[in-house]
Amino acid sequence: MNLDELDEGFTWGVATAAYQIEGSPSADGKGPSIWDTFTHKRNRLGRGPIKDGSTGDIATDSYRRYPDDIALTAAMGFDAYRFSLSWPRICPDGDGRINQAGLDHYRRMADACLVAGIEPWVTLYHWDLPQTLEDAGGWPNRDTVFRFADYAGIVGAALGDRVTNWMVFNEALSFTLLGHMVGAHAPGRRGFHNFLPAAHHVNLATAMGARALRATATSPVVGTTAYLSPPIGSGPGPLARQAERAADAVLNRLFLEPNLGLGYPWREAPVLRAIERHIVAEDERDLVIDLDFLGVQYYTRLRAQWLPIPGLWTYPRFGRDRSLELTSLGWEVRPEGLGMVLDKVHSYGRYDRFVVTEGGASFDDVLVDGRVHDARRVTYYQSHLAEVAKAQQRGIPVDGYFAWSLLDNFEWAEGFRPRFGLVHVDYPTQQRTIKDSGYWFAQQLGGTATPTGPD
Ligand code: IFM
Repeated sequence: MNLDELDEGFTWGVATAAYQIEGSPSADGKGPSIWDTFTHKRNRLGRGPIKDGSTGDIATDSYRRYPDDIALTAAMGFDAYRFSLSWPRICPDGDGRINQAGLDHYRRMADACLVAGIEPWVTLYHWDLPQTLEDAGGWPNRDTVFRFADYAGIVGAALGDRVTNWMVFNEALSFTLLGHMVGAHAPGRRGFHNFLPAAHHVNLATAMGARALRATATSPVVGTTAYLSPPIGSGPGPLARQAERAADAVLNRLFLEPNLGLGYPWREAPVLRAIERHIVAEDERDLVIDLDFLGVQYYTRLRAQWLPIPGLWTYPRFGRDRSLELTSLGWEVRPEGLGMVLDKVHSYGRYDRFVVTEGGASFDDVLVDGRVHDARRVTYYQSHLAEVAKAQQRGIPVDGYFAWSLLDNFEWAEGFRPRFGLVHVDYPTQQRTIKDSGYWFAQQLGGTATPTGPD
């Protein structure tokens, strides 16, 4: 697959997130986020919630090394860099008190991108809620929606003269489900009584954050991103189909349809009906937002496991079909799923454009003599980009792809073991080395990076 098979004007980017790369958790007036708190938790046996016991205190030190990261992005030939803002760097207490040093940092980053010929694509929220807001009830507390809209207005006003492309949330599903239902991510809450109000408030904050950006930034193009996965039921029977529909409602529809004015998909997943008690009269109007694009994030297809629990019916989990290629996280490589999710979101007939704002794979990369031969990652990108090209041929307006990730980084509850980067990071020295996948992009996109070590 050659990248010139995709339509002209396609955006080629790499993506990162603040907590996964920045480090410097209290530099220049930053307040603590829920991930700072969560990663430092220890139980009586001294164990914490992260598999390798790590934290993001240093990560890839990108708060200080962002010029290197931008230079690598340019050398690989990309024309866009998607990064997220740390809310507690800008509003240390989550309220209207602004930390100018935090804002200045992101202004410098955006400017450095523009000087390098790279378009900054900015995500407002990639999971690092200010701890003070969590202490006041977090996303299950309705007030957080209004704090978020204030924050969106602050960054729109401060960065909106140099940033055009915005994403309100990164994967609302992931941080509400893993952080508020399952407890595996920050803030470590569990249960429907946390998950359902958090989900509704994040949907409301999507619309209100987008409106705040439009009211303050110069000429913003505003989208949000969604983790999407066409679920596979186990077996041919009607129960498997019911489990699939329930999984589809929770995984894919819950964070799209309320913003499209279609309400919550509780008929297929009756447990969602309990969201009603968190909806106030004006929400039906306030939830609806016409976004400029939808960011599609696709990694793998999930299995919908039938559960004989009334109102729930399904439990999504990662498949482990050994006849398929598995990543180092055990995720099945299933490129066809990307075409399926693009078909699905296009079928709403409501979005003007789609951008694949994340896609990628973790493998057990090894650095030998200055080279990382990650041929499997090249194949992964080729197969997924071929699906994007086919989607374009079917008339789906998908006009960008962001590789996850620019760099190896902190993979949340999994710690540092999974490596998703196009650039290898040696964590003790912070030495960055472009992998073969990065050189492949450079060759395709006309970047200047060329391998120096042995082939
Ligand atoms: O690392 C994450 C990212 O933060 C959100 N999307 C999925 C990636 C891989 O798990």
